[in-house]
Amino acid sequence: MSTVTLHIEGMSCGHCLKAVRQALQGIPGATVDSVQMGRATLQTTAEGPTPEALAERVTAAGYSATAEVLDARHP
Ligand SMILES: [Cu+2]
Repeated sequence: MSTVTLHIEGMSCGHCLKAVRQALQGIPGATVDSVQMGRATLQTTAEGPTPEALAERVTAAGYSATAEVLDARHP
């Protein structure tokens, strides 16, 4: 498991929180820990999406996101 933090720009209200959460939910191998203003944290498995792919999901939802892997464990 890795903890991926997304730094997100462009969020301003509760709707943004909901939109970002929806963009990150239902991705195989990724579990949403939290979505806050300007930041989302997820747990990913080895088979799960790359941090970049997660950032792209948020970008596709209309925000600007960069990914940071906090606790990567590579086999
Ligand atoms: Cu908003």
